[in-house]
Amino acid sequence: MGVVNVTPDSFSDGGRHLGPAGGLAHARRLVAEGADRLDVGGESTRPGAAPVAEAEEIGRVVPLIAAIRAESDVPVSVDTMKPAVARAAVAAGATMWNDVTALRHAPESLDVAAELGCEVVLMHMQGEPATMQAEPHYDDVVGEVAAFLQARAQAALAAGVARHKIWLDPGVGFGKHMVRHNLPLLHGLKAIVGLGFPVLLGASRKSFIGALDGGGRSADQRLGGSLAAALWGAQAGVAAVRVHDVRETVQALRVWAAMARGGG
Ligand code: HH2
Repeated sequence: MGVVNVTPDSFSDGGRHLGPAGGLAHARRLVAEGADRLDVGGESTRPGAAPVAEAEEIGRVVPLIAAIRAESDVPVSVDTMKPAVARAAVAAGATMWNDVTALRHAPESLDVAAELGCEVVLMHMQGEPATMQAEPHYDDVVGEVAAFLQARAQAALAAGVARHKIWLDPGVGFGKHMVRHNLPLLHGLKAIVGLGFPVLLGASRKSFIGALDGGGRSADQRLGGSLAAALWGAQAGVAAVRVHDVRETVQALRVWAAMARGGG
C-alpha cells in the first residue's frame, strides 16, 4: 500500500504532493513502482498537527480519488477518521476506509462503515493524536493491542460490517513509546495476525527507526529501517504494508518471497 498524503504537514512527506495534480503525479509514480493499493490522506495524524475541517479534507481527497479512479483500477483507501469524508471518498471510488481511531471518532462511524459496504482498517491507538505521545502506558502491549483490535472487530461485525471486509492494524507509533512499546509490539506481531483478520502494518519512516539508528535520522533517511520492518511484517504474515518508498519495498518483498519459496 503506497501512501499519498495531500497534507501540508505529514511527518514524512508533508507538503510534497499538494493539490490534485501533485497527488495524482505521486499516485501514478507509486502505481508504476508496483503499489497494489493506494492510501490517500488529507489530514495528518502526527502529534500537534493542525485539525482539518471536514469540507477542507473532502476538498483535498475527493478530487484526487476521482482522478485516480478515472485512469486506474488500483484499489484506493481513504485515511480519515471522519465518516463524512469516508462517505464522499467512497462515492468518488475509494473501496477502503482506513481509520486510525478504529471507527471510534464519531458515534455514527460504525453504522456508516456498514452502510458504505467498503473494507475497513481498524487501527489501534492509545489516546488522541494530539496528546498520544505524552505518556503512553501499557502493562502488556501485545495483549492490550490484540484485545482492543478483537473488540473493535466485534463492534464492527455487530454493526453489520462483513467479516471479510475487516482489516486490523497494530498502529505502530500511535500512543506508543518509540522503543519500549513499538519493539515488543512488532516482536509479538504474530499474535495480531493470529486474530484471523488481514493485518496492515504501517512502520514506514516512523520515529522508532530513527531512535534505533542513533537518533539523528530524519524521516526520509529511514529507508533501511523501513525495509527491515516491512520484511519483519511479511515474515509474521501481515497481508499488506503501508509504505512511502514503494519501489524499494516491492524489491525487498520480491526477494524475501523468492527466498521464502526457495526459488522460482
Ligand atoms: N500511519 C500514519 C497514518 N495513517 N494508517 C494506518 N492504518 N496505519 C498506520 O500505521 C498509519 C496510518 C502515519 O504516517 P503518515 O501518513 O506518513 O503521516 P501523517 O499521519 O503525519 O500524515
